[in-house]
Amino acid sequence: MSIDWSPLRGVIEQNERFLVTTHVRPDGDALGSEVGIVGLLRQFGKDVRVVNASQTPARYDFLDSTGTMFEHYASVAAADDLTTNRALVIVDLSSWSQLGDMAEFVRSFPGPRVVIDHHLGHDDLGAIMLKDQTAEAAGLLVMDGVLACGGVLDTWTATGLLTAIAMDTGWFRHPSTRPRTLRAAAQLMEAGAAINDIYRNLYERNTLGRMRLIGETLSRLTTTLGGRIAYATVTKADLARAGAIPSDSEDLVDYTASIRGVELGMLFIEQPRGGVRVSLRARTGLDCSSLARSFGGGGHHAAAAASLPGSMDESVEAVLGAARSALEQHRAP
Ligand SMILES: [Mn+2]
Repeated sequence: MSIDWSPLRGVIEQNERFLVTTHVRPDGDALGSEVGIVGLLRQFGKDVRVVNASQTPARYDFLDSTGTMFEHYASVAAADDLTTNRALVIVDLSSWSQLGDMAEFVRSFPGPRVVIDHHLGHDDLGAIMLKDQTAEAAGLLVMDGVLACGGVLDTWTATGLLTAIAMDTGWFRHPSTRPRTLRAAAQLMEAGAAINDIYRNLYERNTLGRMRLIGETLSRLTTTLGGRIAYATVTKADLARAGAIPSDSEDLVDYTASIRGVELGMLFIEQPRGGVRVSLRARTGLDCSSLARSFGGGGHHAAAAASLPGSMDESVEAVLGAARSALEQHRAP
């Protein structure tokens, strides 16, 4: 499916001021896609603000060298006007729940809104939906959009987009990676994105707290259903003991699916404001987005997540039960 970008061109032509946002707990695809959109809009001389429901994890600070571009919604002054004469561009999400504390703000946003996304399924966000569920990253769609709207890939824009695509494809290892993914990456490198700098910024600036958290989490990895499921838990107390912060758990779920024979990996993370978030990774073709949807979450076939209101024990029990029956019905190819 290829997207007709003329609605985005129209919104850019008709508006001078923009607001860009993305999902809670933003990842590389979310933030890198924002950079891509901001790059495009600034090339056209637009006034752009980027306001997110969550703070930006420190590992992504290289995308925002002045530290002023990614604004935190809770820190924006009440009197500060985010809506007058602005158009809203939302990247890498299609559901109200993923907007977190900004959901009500977006619901009442008066101007035009555009969604650029690749997640399965979507809520009616009252937006122009520019969507391709087969895309490996929202960043790939934004790259298409930038070029289709007559923008150019300058070094900064290309750095954001390469970050987005690399992160959502697991650095070009996930099954979603196609020849076109690598062609896009090549084009972004030609535009000035320094792949080695991006990698070092993301993976070789760990804190001791994150490394301790990885070690502790791995030491608690458990398998069940004859080794077809692997899971681990991270409580608030675990974070505190390791000297880690919530965003240090990003990517940790990938370890659960890296064990031989595991078809479903899960990481349960107790949330600062209560409840538990479970991240799911499927191998061998199980659709973990439908498992996530049964708990009010969503995502992609191979990677999904959901939030549960209960305690850690209740959440683990509920999701394990549903996961066992999903896997019992699923025959690995
Ligand atoms: Mn994405």
